[in-house]
Amino acid sequence: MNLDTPYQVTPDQISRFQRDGYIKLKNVFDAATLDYYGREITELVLKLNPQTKPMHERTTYEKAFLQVINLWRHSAVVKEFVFSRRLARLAAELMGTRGVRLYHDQALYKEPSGGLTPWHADQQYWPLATAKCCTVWVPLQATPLAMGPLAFSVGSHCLTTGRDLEISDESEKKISKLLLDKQLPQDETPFDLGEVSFHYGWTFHRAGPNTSDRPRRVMTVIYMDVDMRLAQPRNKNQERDWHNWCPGAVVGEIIKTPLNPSLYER
Ligand SMILES: O=C(O)CCC(=O)C(=O)O
Repeated sequence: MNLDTPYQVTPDQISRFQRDGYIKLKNVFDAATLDYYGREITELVLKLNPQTKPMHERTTYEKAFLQVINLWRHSAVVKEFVFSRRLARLAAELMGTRGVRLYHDQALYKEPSGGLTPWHADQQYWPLATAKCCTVWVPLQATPLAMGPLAFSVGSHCLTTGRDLEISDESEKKISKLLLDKQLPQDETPFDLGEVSFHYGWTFHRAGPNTSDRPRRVMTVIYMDVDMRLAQPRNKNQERDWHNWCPGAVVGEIIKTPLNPSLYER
């Protein structure tokens, strides 16, 4: 298992991440590591998943994936994965921060017959004062197009329209039109086993439906600048996130609650 040694990124990869708003990196984990942690993550998703409705009764958001947050608090094994210094260091190097803290982790399992993940930007949900936050998306199996790999609108973190839309049929419709109008390229490509992506909180992204007969198992970790301050919430999602994922943090101050430990500092 190799969760903590550095993964070397080049200056060119760092500039591409900052220019394009995302990057895909191959061979970040080997098959044995993904298998070991993937088993524990899957067990927890099955145990903690709150979704009980059949697919046809769910909203578009609910059809997209089973979502379980902060698994690290339920398992010492998953905590090792979420606290991976290899991933946290990558997040800090790509964003150019002196370190990163945990915002929260989440498993996103797209079931067979699960629907598309509508276009959206994550920071709509996060009460964070700057754009120095990102997600690492770690598929626990090779992810061909048929399973709904994460897809990105290249350079879309620089757009300021569409940011107020939460994940919904409306965000899918309005943001796809916006991206078409802006003629930004899109990157929708399979993920090899061991490949991961990082994307900024303001990068527009989506995923296709899972038309395969296997679940698309994905673990994610959301990082923020180690010096990130809490912003005054701008909508009800941010208000809810504040109380759920940074309880006790104070508007205008650095978010350093017990749920937001520093995971890497240079
Ligand atoms: O896994 C998906 O389908 C969507 C993931 C996503 O939106 C994210 O990790 O920010």
